[in-house]
This record gives sequence, structure tokens and C-alpha cells, in this order.
Amino acid sequence: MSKKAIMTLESSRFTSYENSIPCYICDSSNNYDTELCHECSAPMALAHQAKAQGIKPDMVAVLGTAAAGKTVYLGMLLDMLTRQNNRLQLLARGAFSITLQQRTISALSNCEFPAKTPNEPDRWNWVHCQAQIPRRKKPVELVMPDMAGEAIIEEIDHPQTYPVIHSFLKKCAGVILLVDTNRIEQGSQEQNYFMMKVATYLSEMDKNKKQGKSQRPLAVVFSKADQCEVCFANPDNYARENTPNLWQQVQQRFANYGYFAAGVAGACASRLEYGTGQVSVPLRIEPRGIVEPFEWLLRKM
Ligand SMILES: Nc1nc2c(ncn2[C@@H]2O[C@H](COP(=O)(O)OP(=O)(O)O)[C@@H](O)[C@H]2O)c(=O)[nH]1
Ligand SMILES: [Mg+2]
Ligand SMILES: [Zn+2]
Repeated sequence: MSKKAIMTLESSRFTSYENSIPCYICDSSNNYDTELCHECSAPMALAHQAKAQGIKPDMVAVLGTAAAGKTVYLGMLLDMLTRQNNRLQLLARGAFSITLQQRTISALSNCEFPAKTPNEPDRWNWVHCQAQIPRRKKPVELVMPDMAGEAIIEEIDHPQTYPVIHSFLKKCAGVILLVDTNRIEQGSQEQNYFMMKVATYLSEMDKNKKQGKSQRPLAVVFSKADQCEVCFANPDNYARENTPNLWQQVQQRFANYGYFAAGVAGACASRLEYGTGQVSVPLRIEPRGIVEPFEWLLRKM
């Protein structure tokens, strides 16, 4: 018995080169009407916007383990900076750039934290925005994805498993490293070692070095610091005492770095949910230290 089926060859889509456009993240050629890059799953809207507007946005990476607070931090940052009367002003480019902020803020206003970021790159939220820095004539164009922690760990441990993260980190102009203060306070060394791996990975892929040090600015941000006043009081000191290996690596490998503390919740409670276990509930939203690391990074970039 033989079954017949018509299959479209993937390669046939690239025969008409006049209709192709390179992906902004990984440079591979895509058909003009593709929504996500066939190689790395980044939205092709980034490439179309860059081409149509004749701009080359800089890339900023927000890295951290799963549940370090990346989604909450990025969503809150965007919400704060897209409101008026800020020193630093952000303008979203493309409707897709608003989804992350929208999901985070609607969850927080319902006294919930946003849902976990899926591991599949085609389901990540990307942000393309224009930032106007005070006392700077020209605004800067930025691209920031909200990546999943598991995918970041996998790429750091086995380079090239996530082409999108690999290409993005190779090109990115600045990095925000979120370190989970809660887990440090629980006595776990996991954050210390993971961040050391990230610092090594970043500095080794960086070609632009002076005296052996990467020039790429790195903001180390202790997330969930609303749970730890000592950290807010002096993030520098906190890093030296609680993540000594990370402190050492950063000092040896990076020329431009800064330590910060950030927190979104004013108070949290915990609730037992059927099938999930203990779930943290934000009782108040009291963002602190959210804008400072980002503003520092933009000035250094
Ligand atoms: N207390 C407190 N908890 C936070 C904060 N940000 C995140 N969390 C907790 O950390 C969990 C994971 O946050 P999320 O942003 O999804 O982490 P991601 O996996 O790095 O994107 C949330 O569900 C909250 O329980 C914060 O600013 N303060
Ligand atoms: Mg997330
Ligand atoms: Zn791509």
C-alpha cells in the first residue's frame, strides 16, 4: 500500500532571493512574509522595522536563572518608562512590543505574578523601543527579549543549543544580570555559580577586549531585594559578602560593571494552590531600584 502526500520543501522557500530578508538577530535569510525566523524564531518584525526605518537597534540582554524575576523586572521597567514625565522615556515600536508590559501589569494588578515564560523561543515576548536619555540629543533604539531561564542555562552549559540566545548574546551591547536575592538568603550557592558561568561565557565570546577585559557594560541586579533591606542598603557590599566568586569573576573579566538592588513587591504572602503548591502573592506593588540599573547601562553603552 502506498500513501501519497504533497510536502513543501523548506529549501524551495529560499529560491526567490529578491523576496528574502535577513533576520536581525541571527542574519539568516528568511522569506519576506515569514513571521518568525526559520533559524532562531526571533520575530521578523524586528528586521522589517529596522529596514523600513533605516535604523540599527542595539540589543540589551536580561539574564538570570528560571524564576529569578526577569519577566517581572522587564515588564515593570517598561511600564514605568513608557509613562510620561520620566527622566528617561521609552517609546514602544510595533504593537508586539507592548505585550510583555501588558501581561505583567495586568497580573500584578490582580495580585498575581505573571505566568512562567515558556521555554520555546517562538513564544517569547520581544520589545523594540526607542529610549530618550536626558541631555542626549539622539534617542537610542533598543531590542530586548524576555527569555526563559531554562533556555539560558541550557545555552550557557551547551553553547549553540539555542541559536537565538547565542546570536543575541554575541551581538548585545549591554547585559543586565538578575541575581535572585531570595535564593541567596536561603543559603543556596546556585546563584553564585550560575552567574560565574554567565560572566565567563559572556567575556569569552566577546572579541572587543582591552587589557583582557570585556568592554561590554554589565549591570548585576539583585532581584526581589524587597525581601532583604541589607541588600538595598549596599548592593556592592552584599555582592562581595554573599556572591564572592561572582564578585571576583566580574572584577577580573569586565571593565564596566555596577551592582544594583531592585524589588517590585512591597509585601508578599504565600498561598497553597491545588496542583502547584506554594504560590507567592504580591500584596502591594512598590517598585524600587528598577530604573537605575537600566539608566546606568544605557549611559555606558
Ligand atoms: N518579593 C518579590 N518576588 C518576586 C519579584 N519578582 C519576581 N518575584 C517572584 O519570582 C517569581 C518568578 O518571577 P519571574 O519574573 O516570572 O521570573 P523569570 O523566570 O526570571 O522571568 C514570581 O512568580 C514571584 O514569585 C519581586 O520583585 N519581589
Ligand atoms: Mg520569565
Ligand atoms: Zn534568526
